[in-house]
Amino acid sequence: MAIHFSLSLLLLLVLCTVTFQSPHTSHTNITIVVTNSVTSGPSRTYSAYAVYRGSLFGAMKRLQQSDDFEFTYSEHPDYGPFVESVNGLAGDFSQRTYWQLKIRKPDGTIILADVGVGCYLPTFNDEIILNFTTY
Ligand code: B12
Ligand SMILES: *[C@@H]1O[C@H](CO)[C@@H](O)[C@H](O)[C@H]1NC(C)=O
Ligand SMILES: *[C@@H]1O[C@H](CO)[C@@H](O)[C@H](O)[C@H]1NC(C)=O
Repeated sequence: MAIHFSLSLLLLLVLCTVTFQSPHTSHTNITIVVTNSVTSGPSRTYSAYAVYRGSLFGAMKRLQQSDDFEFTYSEHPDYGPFVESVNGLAGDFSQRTYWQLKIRKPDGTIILADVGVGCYLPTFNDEIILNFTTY
């Protein structure tokens, strides 16, 4: 009886782990590419990850801790973080430069993000393009 009970418990535990836990503990791997279309300086590519349904902002914060990637942002009350600078290079409204956010999906299509880094939730193998450009 006791053995039967613990076996059932073990089975339940395994099932719970497989069905509920694994999607939440897996990482959404992405790459982050930093490019400059104004001075056409060299590009940098980083490997990073978002957590399950986590934001790009979180992935960038984590990358900043672990790699030589660096960014600053200002907070907009409604739209969240606005990326001001990446790797020491800052956008400047007087020169009409900014860091543009694009996403290359695994099938190769490139999307201009319609939300900022705080709202964008990466999906697996997204290539995040931070493109220094003019408007
Ligand atoms: C002009 C504008 C810009 C300009 C702002 C500079 C300037 N000199 O004005 C530029 C070209 C830099 C810009 C960039 C982006 N923008 Co814009 N922008 C606008 C727009 C058309 C008007 C904003 C405005 O002047 N409002 C009037 C003033 C009085 O209000 P304000 O609150 O002070 O305005 C400031 C903020 O809107 C801020 N801002 C502008 N865009 C964004 C985006 C984010 C994520 C944040 C946090 C702040 C922010 O800049 C304004 C001036 O300081 C709005 C759409 C709209 N009609 O509101 C989109 C809008 C705000 N932008 C948007 C987006 C998505 C972006 C980008 C992420 C686009 C991209 N893929 O790169 C980038 C930001 C990337 C980054 N570095 O973080 C979205 C935000 C939606 C959301 N929930 O996140 C909007 C609503 C347009 C849309 N797609 O629907 N943008
Ligand atoms: C995600 O990246 C990590 C570290 O680079 C790697 O060990 C893991 O296998 C990757 N996951 C998938 C599903 O590709
Ligand atoms: C960066 O932005 C400029 C202007 O929008 C564009 O011509 C260029 O192709 C962009 N670069 C990338 C890598 O998307």
